[in-house]
Amino acid sequence: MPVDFSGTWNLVSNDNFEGYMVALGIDFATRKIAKMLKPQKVIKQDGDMLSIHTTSTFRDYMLQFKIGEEFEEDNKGLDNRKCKSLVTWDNDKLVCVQIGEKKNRGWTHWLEGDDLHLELRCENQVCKQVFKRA
Ligand code: VLP
Repeated sequence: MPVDFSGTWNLVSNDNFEGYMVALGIDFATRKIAKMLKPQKVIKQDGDMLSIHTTSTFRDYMLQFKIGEEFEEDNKGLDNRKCKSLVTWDNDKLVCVQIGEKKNRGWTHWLEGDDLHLELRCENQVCKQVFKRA
C-alpha cells in the first residue's frame, strides 16, 4: 500500500531555494520575489495518477503525470526549459528525474510524521522544503 500524498500543504521551510534558482538560471529580480513566497501544494493521488499544483501569489505550476510513465514537462513559469520527466517509487519516496539541459535535475517527495518533505535538485544544488497540512 503506497503512501498517499493527497492533501493541501503549506510551505514552512525552504533551505537553499536561492542556490537552486541560481542553478536553474532564474534572474535576480525573479529570485527576489520568489524567495519571499510561501507556496502551497495541492496534491491529488489516485492510484498511479498524480497531480501536484504548486500555487503562490506570484505564479502557479501544475504538474499531472502517471507514476512510471515518462512525460514531457515544460516548466512553464519556472525556468521554461523542456525536459523528459519520469516519476517512480523508491520505497515510500516519490522520485522524479528530469532529463534535459540541466544535469542532475529532479526532485524527491516523502512524508515524515505529519510533514511533507521535498528535495529539489539541479546541478550541484539541493533545496530542501518542508510543508505542513493546511
Ligand atoms: C523558479 C524555480 C517561482 C522560481 C521562479 C518562480 C510555483 C514537486 C514539483 C512538482 C516543483 C516546484 C519547483 C519550484 C521551482 C521554482 C514560482 C513558485 C511557485 O515541484 O512538488 O512540480 O518542481
